[in-house]
Amino acid sequence: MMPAMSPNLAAGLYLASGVLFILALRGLSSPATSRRGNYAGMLGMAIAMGTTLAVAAPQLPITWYLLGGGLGLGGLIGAVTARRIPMTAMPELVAAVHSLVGLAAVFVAASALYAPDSFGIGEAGAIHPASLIEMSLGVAIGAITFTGSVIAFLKLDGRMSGKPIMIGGRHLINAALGIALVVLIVLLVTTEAKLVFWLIVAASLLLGVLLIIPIGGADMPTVISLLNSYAGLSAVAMGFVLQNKLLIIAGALDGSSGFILSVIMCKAMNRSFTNVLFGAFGQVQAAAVKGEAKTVKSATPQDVADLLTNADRVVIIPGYGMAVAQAQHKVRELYDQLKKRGITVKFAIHPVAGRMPGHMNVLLAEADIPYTDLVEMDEINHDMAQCDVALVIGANDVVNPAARTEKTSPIYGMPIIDADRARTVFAIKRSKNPGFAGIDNELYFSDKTWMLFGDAKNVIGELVKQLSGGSGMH
Ligand code: TAP
Repeated sequence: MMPAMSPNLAAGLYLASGVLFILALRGLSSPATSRRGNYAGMLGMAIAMGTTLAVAAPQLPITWYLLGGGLGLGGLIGAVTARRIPMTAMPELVAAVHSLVGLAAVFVAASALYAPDSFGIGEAGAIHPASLIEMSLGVAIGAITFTGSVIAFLKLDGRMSGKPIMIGGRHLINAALGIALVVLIVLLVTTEAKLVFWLIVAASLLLGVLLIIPIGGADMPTVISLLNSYAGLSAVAMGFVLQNKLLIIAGALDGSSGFILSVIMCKAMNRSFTNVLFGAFGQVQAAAVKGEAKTVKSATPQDVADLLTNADRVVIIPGYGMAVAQAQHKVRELYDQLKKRGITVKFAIHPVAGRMPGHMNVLLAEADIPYTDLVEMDEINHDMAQCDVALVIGANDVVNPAARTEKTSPIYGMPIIDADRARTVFAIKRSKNPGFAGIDNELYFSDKTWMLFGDAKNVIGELVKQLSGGSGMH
């Protein structure tokens, strides 16, 4: 059996972990420092886990082999999953991980209820009321997070329809469940009855499902960020039950950053929180898809390559399609070819391009495109009128002028990158299909736009071939 770690040393190490977590969040706020931020987070987590195990070791009736085995197996599953998961499926992975945080909160709360003396929160039948309140809040939020995240995962993964599922009277049912939860929590605190605890779990699990199924797949990334915040709150509650200050700090950081991120995403889509949570955005899309068949002009990579070489200023606007095609490395080659010719090339970054915050930044950084050429939406929009060519790569909603002009459009009011203000627009996509919001894009039918139909990676590969003289034309 291991000797116990001194409480002062443990407190110091927890403090160090807390500081490292804060540094991690700070580092993640810029692409230039995000790698360092990640390392700080990993180190903080390693110290936190090591300290927790060392503090608990003397009381644990399990051997280090068992703990090591659990950590090793969990770590292996985590590492393999993280390596395998494509960047486009990152929101699904985050949803899956949050569901586990919620489930862990339920298990910890159940353990604390059944063996309170092991947690130092009183005796069976005489648990401190404050601990019972913390426990019931933690279990309720945890169970809501669990089923909510599972539904979000299934919707994003396509195993469940992304369309909003509307149950009649759902607001009433949710309100009734909410009231029932408050009553049950009061009952648990006053009676400590185990049945009441499991009723709280059941009601919360059901509420998690009912809250998320009416939300359309389009809003899932925002919802996942909100669930991230819930997972943080359940960790805070569990931190109070376990009297673990670091869990409180980490949960609070998680809870607040998830919430701030959801607010930023809502702003970037010009949606309110209530609209995301109760607006059933996906429903509007179906009606909006139908439109008369309009014609577009298409161009060949050869035409476009010629026009690109005559440009002085090119703005590349990447979107979800670049991520799907994994075209970032080809985009880098195109960037190199254009730069070689003295052309000014900038990347216009829309805050919700792709399917997760920072999606485009991550992909372009992966291809070693200098951060200095990545320009945020507000800044680049000032220069769009002076831009010779806007090259749209698999972006759709984020360049849809309907957001500025059409009051009835579901994306009306969403800030966009003003590609339509450039002198010429080339847009790479596979078909005339709409983007995420399911609506037509006037940009593609404009006189100044030429479409390059095809997979982004192939089309840009062709463009690079033309520009590097590899086509045999020269
Ligand atoms: P989208 O509007 O989804 O459009 C992407 C376009 O890429 C599609 O029109 C698709 O057209 C094309 N595409 C797909 N695969 C391709 C491939 N292999 N090669 C070439 N093109 C391909 O993307 P966006 O402009 O980036 O906008 C993002 C949307 O997601 C917004 O509506 C935003 O509100 C929403 N959203 C984003 C987030 C975050 S945090 N990023 C969160 C929630 C919601 P084809 O099928 O014709 O190829």
